[in-house]
Amino acid sequence: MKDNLEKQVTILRQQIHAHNHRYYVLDEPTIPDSEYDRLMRELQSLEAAHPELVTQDSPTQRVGAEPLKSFNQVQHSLPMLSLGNAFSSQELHAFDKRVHDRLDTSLDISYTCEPKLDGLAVSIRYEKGYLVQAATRGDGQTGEDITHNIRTIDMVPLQLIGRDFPDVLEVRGEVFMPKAGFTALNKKAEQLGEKTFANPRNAAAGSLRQLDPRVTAQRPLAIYFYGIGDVSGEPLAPSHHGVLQKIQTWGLRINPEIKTVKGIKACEAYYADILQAREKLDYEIDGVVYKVDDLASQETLGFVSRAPRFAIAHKFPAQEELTLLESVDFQVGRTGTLTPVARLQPVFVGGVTVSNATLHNMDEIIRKDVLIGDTVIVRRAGDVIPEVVSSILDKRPKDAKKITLPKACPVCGSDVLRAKGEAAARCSGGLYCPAQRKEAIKHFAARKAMDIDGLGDKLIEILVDENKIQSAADLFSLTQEQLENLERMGEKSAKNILASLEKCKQTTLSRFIYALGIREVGEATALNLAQHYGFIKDIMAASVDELQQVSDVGPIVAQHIHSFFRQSHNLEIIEALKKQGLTWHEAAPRAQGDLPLAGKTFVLTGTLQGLSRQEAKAQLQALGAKVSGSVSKKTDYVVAGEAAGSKLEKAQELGVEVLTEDGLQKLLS
Ligand code: 9MJ
Repeated sequence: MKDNLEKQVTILRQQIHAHNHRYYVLDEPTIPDSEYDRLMRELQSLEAAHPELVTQDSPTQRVGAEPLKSFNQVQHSLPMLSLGNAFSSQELHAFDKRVHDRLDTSLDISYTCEPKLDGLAVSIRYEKGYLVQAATRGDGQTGEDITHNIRTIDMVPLQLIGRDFPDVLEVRGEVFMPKAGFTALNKKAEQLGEKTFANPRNAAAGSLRQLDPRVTAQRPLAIYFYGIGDVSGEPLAPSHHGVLQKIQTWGLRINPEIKTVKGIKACEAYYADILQAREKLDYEIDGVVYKVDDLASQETLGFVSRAPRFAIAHKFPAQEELTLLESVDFQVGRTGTLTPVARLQPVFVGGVTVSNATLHNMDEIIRKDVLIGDTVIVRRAGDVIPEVVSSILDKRPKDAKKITLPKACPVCGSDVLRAKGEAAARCSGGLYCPAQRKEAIKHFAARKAMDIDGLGDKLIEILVDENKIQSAADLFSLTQEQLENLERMGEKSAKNILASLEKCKQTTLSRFIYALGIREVGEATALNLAQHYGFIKDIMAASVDELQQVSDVGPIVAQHIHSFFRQSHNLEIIEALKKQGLTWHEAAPRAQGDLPLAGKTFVLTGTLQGLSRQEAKAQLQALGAKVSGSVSKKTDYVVAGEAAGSKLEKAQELGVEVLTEDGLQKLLS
């Protein structure tokens, strides 16, 4: 009886370990989550009924053991290294030269390139395949024992897979918190009124430095392994990438972006690729790491103090910097929203010099506790607008000043109102306010709206400031002479703008609705409205209730649409635009299901020659198709233009039908 139970528990554990491996390492789960949960519950209830059968390596033990009183120290059997940094191409080439000199070779060096995760380095020791100890890096010689916490991370195998692993295997890697998990964790903390973490790195560090592993178990932590420490027996492989491949077969997850290349130029290309992909990765990185791939060469190169001579971290420009908040201005947006903009002492961050950053709204200013005169953290990630993250309270001067919301619009002097429950304060001036007018016209002319080539934001500001236009409709009365007389505008540019204005007059109903700039009506909603009604007069006449019949239109958006068409100045502009010759095709809507491409999902990739991707998207949608940004099993067609990349590869992998541009044109016609 007892033997039978023991067998049952062992089999369950093996099954769960195997499923963990398929899920976390191979990325190929073979059972749904619900089935995994069922196996886990079965094991839990058997262990609860027979506590004597519980073992340390049981997958049920990840939920966290009893809290510790303090952390024990762990002596690393081989020191945990740090990395030297290169902040420029020059420094990188100097590194490569040193490697060549020391190895006495003029041949290209093979480097293994890895994203540099911004987390916490840990060393995990397996004996006879079982996880026995985990430690932080500490000072490289001595770290802290965090075995209890590391055990809670699902991605860390408690038991290695296979048979050919050495008796002692120490692996090193970086524990991190994926961006999505970090956002969710902070959101939860905010709802509970608890302290939030400044960034995923701090969240990961805070989670690992818990004495109570039950807290760690609740945190979405992950790990990638990138090296080894103490290993018994024969070397695992002759190269660094060989070692990584090997440990992966035992269930230790390595970063899928890792690549081995020849020569330092190829390393720089890798750097550029990863920098480009950075925003799309689900974890934060602060650079890439290059390691001489050949282990014999690594040995020859050796170390300087605690950093290896065979590896270097090529850092990305910092995304966060400190600077001084000198003043705050309020910018007025298209719908009148007042956005507080921080005027900063210029600072180099995320690869550019930043002197303005958004403070979002008054609630955020209070939450972040920011005063004028404060030293603040500025963040610029990718192409996102720079923002003030927080202030450094220790550095607050005595005369720091509170930021106050103006009572009158800084542009037109109208009252500033703040609706109950809304974070945004708004100028009540509507199109009387030049700032709102400018933004409305910019929106009207933008690529996704009327797509008026050559008519940039700056030019629109000048035209409004010089009183040449009051509304979007006035754009169509501009003359060659008026345009030519503007500063820095030649005869040819003026001609081009007039030609684009003429060209955009023939448009579509959905573009026109989007271009009107109704609050909360984006491209997709505009398209839904156009398809649902077919005629603008019907949209204009619809009640709030009727508007809610349109897909994706809820009560708030319906209210915005309804009130937009009840304001006389908006009606006047629509009339004026029609008078200027703006036209679009109108027809009674077809039932969605009748549209020829209803139910089909397309993904567009690469460059199309005959039409822009925007146009292709609009035409496909008009025929009832859905256009998605990523390829999956549910995709029906991938349209591949020139220089199509990973989406095309994915389509081929999944056996999704691929259309050329000609094929698309045939389909559309
Ligand atoms: C990180 N942080 O991703 C190393 N690292 O190698 C990678 N760190 C490292 N390698 C030797 N990918 C010391 C540190």
